Amino acid sequence: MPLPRDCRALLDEVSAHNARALGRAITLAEEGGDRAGELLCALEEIPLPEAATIGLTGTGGAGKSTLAARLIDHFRASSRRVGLIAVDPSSPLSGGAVLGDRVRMMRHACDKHVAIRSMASRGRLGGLSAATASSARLMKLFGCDPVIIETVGVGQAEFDIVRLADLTALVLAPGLGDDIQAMKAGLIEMADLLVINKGDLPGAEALRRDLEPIARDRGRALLKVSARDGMGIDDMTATLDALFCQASQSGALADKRRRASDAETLDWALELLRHRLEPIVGAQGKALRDKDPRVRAQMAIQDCFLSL
Ligand SMILES: Nc1nc2c(ncn2[C@@H]2O[C@H](COP(=O)(O)OP(=O)(O)OP(=O)(O)O)[C@@H](O)[C@H]2O)c(=O)[nH]1
Ligand SMILES: [Mg+2]
Repeated sequence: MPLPRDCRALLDEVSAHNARALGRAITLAEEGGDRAGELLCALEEIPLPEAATIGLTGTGGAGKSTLAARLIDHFRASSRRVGLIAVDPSSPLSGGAVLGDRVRMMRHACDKHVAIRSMASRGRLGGLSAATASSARLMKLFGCDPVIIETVGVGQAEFDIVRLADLTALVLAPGLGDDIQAMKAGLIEMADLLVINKGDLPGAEALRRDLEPIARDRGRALLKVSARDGMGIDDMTATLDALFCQASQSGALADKRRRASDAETLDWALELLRHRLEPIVGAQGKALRDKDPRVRAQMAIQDCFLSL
């Protein structure tokens, strides 16, 4: 594995569009710990090209991956490099393997200008969205614009990941009952754009009518598309462009990026603390082991700060 000096060489290869180097760099960042620290410090020295991140979230099976593939087609048609990070909410045991298999089957998997990566959202505790954010930055260095982040909107971890994105589209589809679920989960609040996918299915228009007043009340754009047929995709990319421009000009984008950076900082802080705390907790003697774990945790944190 690369030493600090080699981190810079690895990153130089990434910025020279070497896909294997990108893969290695992302793996390093995902592993966390000191090596990730060295790599990300080296990355800090390199000015990143300006690029957008687009989040796609929504219930399982709504068609997010199919839609992502359509968006990739759109951006590839104007020769843009595109990144796709698919975050799998599956358990660490499967390690995102199921989704990884599906990702490898995507028709863009052999396009060297498309960087595709899948990661489990619940690998270890902490640092999960941090790894996603770092991977997105590495993809930007590789020249990807945009970087698309797909995640199933099922829990807090998935919300956090999608909050890293500049713009988030909530993908809904008829027949999944997710219009109501989405409202309950507050997903609509966090989305910039509501996309009803599977517009080719009979229930799509009814879903659009149901959602229209809700979208209007909250000032959200609402679109009907069919990722299968390609219907409405141009409209979606034009809307994303317009929303991005608006957010840049109003300062909302800068605010959002600041908040995302704060959240990522906190994630890394927890990740770094975890690395330091593990040996301290492991070394606590018998007297401490009989205590309540919360008390043990407080003592471990005290010891950790004393040793800094
Ligand atoms: N009729 C129709 N089917 C679609 C459309 N888009 C996707 N599908 C189908 O819906 C199913 C799920 O599509 P995916 O793209 O895998 O959905 P997803 O949201 O990524 O699913 P997860 O990653 O499991 O959450 C597949 O069988 C797709 O072929 C569409 O526009 N119309
Ligand atoms: Mg998917």
